Amino acid sequence: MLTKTAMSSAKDKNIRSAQHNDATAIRKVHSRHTWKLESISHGHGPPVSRKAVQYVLDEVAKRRNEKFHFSKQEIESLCTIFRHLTKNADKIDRNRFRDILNNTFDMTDDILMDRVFKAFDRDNDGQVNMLEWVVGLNTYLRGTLDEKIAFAFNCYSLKGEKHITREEIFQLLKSSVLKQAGDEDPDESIKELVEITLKKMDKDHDNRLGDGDFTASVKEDPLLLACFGQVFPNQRRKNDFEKTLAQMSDVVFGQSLSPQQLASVFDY
Ligand SMILES: [Ca+2]
Ligand SMILES: [Ca+2]
Repeated sequence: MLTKTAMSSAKDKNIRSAQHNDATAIRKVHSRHTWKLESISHGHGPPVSRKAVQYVLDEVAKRRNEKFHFSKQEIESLCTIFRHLTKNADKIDRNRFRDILNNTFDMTDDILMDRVFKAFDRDNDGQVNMLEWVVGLNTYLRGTLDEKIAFAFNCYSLKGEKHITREEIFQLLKSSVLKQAGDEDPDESIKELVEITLKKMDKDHDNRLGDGDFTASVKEDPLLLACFGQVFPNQRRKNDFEKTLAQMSDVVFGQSLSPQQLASVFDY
């Protein structure tokens, strides 16, 4: 089935789970990168400037057209994570962002990682700043179905236009199918897949997918949200990230983790 083919590009990786029950700490974390949170204690935070965080909180509060799914504390924690990831710089560049998508969220497709970067980089300056990080993760991690549909459509429309063209469908499917098939010349079968896709999803029969086609199709079959490859974190990585976020709030009661503690989670 089309969706399976595309989705399985984010293939299973057998990851070990480790569980620690420590009186002073808490942790249950899993990952090929061996995330370690067991040593969390009350620490002095890394230097996330109060002013920078307040700016993000103020901007979020101003955006009344967007629904925010993070609490104030969680936004502060996301800012702390951002500062850690950028080593106290103000912005994340494209390459660093791709590393994060790959290592933290298990994304692998170069084309789609670039599109996700572009979706985060709202002011289109080639960098993701702290506000863009929080606003982007709001949909990427916790978006409603409608928000995720809009995000995915924007990523799949490779030129950022209002339609996903036949050529773009071909390119996207080729990129995700190649990874698993290893066929010598899969173009013919991909062309067939393009036709199947259009037949299924092109509701208004204009030979391309508009957002109306895409939305209606995903609402019929939610798996189609990932029909052209992974544009959201896989479930396990999402859970890991959410756990870290919860722990940052629960354990330190509003204070940030120490740089060493964050390094044990996010450095690879
Ligand atoms: Ca930007
Ligand atoms: Ca159409």
